[in-house]
Amino acid sequence: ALVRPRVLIVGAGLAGLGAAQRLLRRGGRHLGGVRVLEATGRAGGRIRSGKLRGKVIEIGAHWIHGPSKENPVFQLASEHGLLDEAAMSEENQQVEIGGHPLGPSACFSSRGQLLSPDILDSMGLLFFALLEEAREFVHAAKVPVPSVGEYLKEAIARKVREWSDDEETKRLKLAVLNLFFKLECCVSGTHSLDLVALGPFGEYTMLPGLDCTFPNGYEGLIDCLLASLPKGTVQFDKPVRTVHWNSSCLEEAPAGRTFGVQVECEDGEKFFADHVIVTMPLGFLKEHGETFFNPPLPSRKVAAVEKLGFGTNNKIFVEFEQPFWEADCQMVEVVWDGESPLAEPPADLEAIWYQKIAGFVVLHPTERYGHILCGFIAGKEAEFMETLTDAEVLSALTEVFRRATGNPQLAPPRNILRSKWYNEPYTKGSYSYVAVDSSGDDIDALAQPLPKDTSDSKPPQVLFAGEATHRTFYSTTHGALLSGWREADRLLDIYNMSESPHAAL
Ligand code: 6YU
Repeated sequence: ALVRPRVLIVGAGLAGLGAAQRLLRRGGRHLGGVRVLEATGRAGGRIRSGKLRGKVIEIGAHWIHGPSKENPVFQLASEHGLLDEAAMSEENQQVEIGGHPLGPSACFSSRGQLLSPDILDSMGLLFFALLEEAREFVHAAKVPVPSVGEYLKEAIARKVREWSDDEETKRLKLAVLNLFFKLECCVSGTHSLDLVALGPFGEYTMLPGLDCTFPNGYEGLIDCLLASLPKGTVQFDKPVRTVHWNSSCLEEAPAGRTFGVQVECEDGEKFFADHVIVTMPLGFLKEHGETFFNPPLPSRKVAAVEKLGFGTNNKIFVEFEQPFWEADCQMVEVVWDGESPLAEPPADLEAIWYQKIAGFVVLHPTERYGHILCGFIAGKEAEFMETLTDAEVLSALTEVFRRATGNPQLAPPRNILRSKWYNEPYTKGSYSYVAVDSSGDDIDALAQPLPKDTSDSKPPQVLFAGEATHRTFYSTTHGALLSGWREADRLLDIYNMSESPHAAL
């Protein structure tokens, strides 16, 4: 008799929910059940909206990167009416800014002066031109240096020799360039650009469209997905401990047949399935990958898990009673006197962790948010920040803002809210990057289903989705969603199931 395949999904982030919805819509009644097991008490994973004094803020994903036709997160958000008009406009969808919007910003020096926009603009142009160059090694047979950081630093060292400025100006220019290095660490979710591989850097693909936000929170997207699933599809507070695969487990009831996969939860409960789609973040796999699978992952996959990068990017929201920036200001930045990308990084990062903050995005519009800044900080300093109390972070930031504005009386922020992604036990960081000594082939190896050898027409039992498994859109929400759809389609194709190919998803 024809058996209806049963599918389990581990993780209710965008990848897991996307896979579940696709399977249920297109496989429907031909499937013997789709169930999502989520470790925490909520869905969304790294899409997480919170509230600061009643205002919706994003603790995880912030923007839709490249909101245009090809971006499925943009499509879904548009269909559900989650975006404002400006974001949906044709004009907005056509903007190509290469991922780096630069609005008017207030850039202070740590000596308490507002820097001229000229020096920021010229150093910004230089930095982003070099970064573009760094993307061009994708098809090169050889790379001059292993990392993006080393490439940029060598190019900058050559430039500096051509500069005819006085020493003071050179020093300032380098300090400004260092700010762009910190910003790029946040974008790549890494401690240092020296850890980001140069060769594959250009494989990450940017879609057109001016990055936009969700006026009522990114999590609205998750709510829509959840609402479309039959009640009870997602089981919360069900951390999975082990995935047993390549086995033959007999479930006495209700199916009374054998299954190739058995998923064991922390609480001891066991679930049987024909297929499991795992979507745990790479940070979780790095920590638990060795014991999570039984039999263990093949060596090629273990190598991919080890080699690919997964770093921390955290946010610090601070709310002020009164702004110290202009109404149209998009970013508040502090350039630290004496810093340089060409100098050794500070040895005592714990003492000056706050200097790693790349900048503060001003939340707009003011009528909605009041006066909230969102600071971004990446790497070991971001991880150290998690060990501090709110009061300690607030006092460090107050000191920073007082120095920058040269106003020792500046009132401290009246509220603070931070992300702590490194200490989230089911995430262990923010998102993936292609680290030195790894490449897009490692991403593909990570995405490869198991067992690999399907020559004996054994269908795959363990399928891998999640942000880190998308070769060109890793580190994004659209990468996560597409990876979930990819694995759902893999199963639907195997069984030749496509009930309603023209359904919305
Ligand atoms: C984007 C953005 N953005 C900021 C910050 C973060 C991320 N991203 P999930 O983790 O969501 O789901 C897994 C689930 O599994 C989860 O619920 C777990 O609880 C569960 N789980 C784990 N273990 C389990 C177990 N054992 N049992 C059961 N369940 C278990 N993306 O598009 N725009 O602005 C940002 C940002 C602070 C932390 C982001 C952004 C990344 C996305 O949030 C992320 O990719 C997806 O949400 C992941 O979904 P998922 O389903 O895969 O996992 C050249 C080059 C450079 C490359 N980078 C350039 C792009 C820059 C990326 N931008 C990021 C910027 C910000 C600010």
